[in-house]
Amino acid sequence: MFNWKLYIVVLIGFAIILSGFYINPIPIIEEDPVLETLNQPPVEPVIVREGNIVKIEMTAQVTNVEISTGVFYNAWTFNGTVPGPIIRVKEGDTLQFTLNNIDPNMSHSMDFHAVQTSPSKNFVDIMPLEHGSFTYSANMPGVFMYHCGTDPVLEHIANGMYGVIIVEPKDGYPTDNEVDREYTIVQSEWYAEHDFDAFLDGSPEYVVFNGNDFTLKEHPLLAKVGDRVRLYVNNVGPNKVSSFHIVGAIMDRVYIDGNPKNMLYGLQTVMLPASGGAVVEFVVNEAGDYPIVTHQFNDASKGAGAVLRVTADGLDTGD
Ligand SMILES: [Cu+2]
Repeated sequence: MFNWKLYIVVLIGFAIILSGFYINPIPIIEEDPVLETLNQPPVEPVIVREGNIVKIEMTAQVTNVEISTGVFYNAWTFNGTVPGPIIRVKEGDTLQFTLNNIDPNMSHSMDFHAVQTSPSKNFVDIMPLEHGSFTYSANMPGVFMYHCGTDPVLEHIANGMYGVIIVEPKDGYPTDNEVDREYTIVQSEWYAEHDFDAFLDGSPEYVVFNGNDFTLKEHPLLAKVGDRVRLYVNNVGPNKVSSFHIVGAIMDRVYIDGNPKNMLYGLQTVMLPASGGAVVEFVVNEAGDYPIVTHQFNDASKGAGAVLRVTADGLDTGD
């Protein structure tokens, strides 16, 4: 016998299930709009000298930077640039350092390789929208890396939080009087954006000098025939070694890590471990374009190159 009551109950049940599909479509997962759109304009660092005290104020912030022509990376930065500002002080200076963290989403910190201090006391995390102040002595000359040391450090460095602090030796370098030009070159890597597995894998999309793969090729460093050129170089990694080389030149003086006591002669290539630095000097006796590369040519092919243009008058002729 046909059960009308059961038939109606089943019909109503199907109707409820079907209407549920229409009323409740697949939920849309919305990205956090703050994380997606944050692009904070660069904040100028403040660096003020009073005697042998140097007051330094820097800002941790999130800013889009151009890493290759038309390719932007939503970077974690010091002061909105990658690398962050070059800090230059003298051996024996006292650094009064303040870090302002204007990133609303993430703690950041500062680890200066140029100082000797307790990391658990003086390299500590600064919470979002807070600031912290620390005092250090810069007692060792050199070309030092600085970076955010917040865990996981790999993520903070790979996202752009690094730079260089040069501590000039109090008695100078033996070759100071012969140097005609000085430039600073920082090697680093860019991986797939915010992809921690790519950071771990260590196969970058770009390896660059001074933050991108085009500026130092389109706007060569300049020198005059006969000049002694000094480069302050540092490889901030985070993962690669640099085999720093100038095509057509021999580095007649190299100060490893920038310490005048670490003087080497006649190097074709200087090896820079991750975070390692050097002061390198060479003389250019003929006009022409001298490529500057890491001699690890897979990395050079990913962008790590610059041009030193040598002309009779030291000006860029544009051709
Ligand atoms: Cu950080």
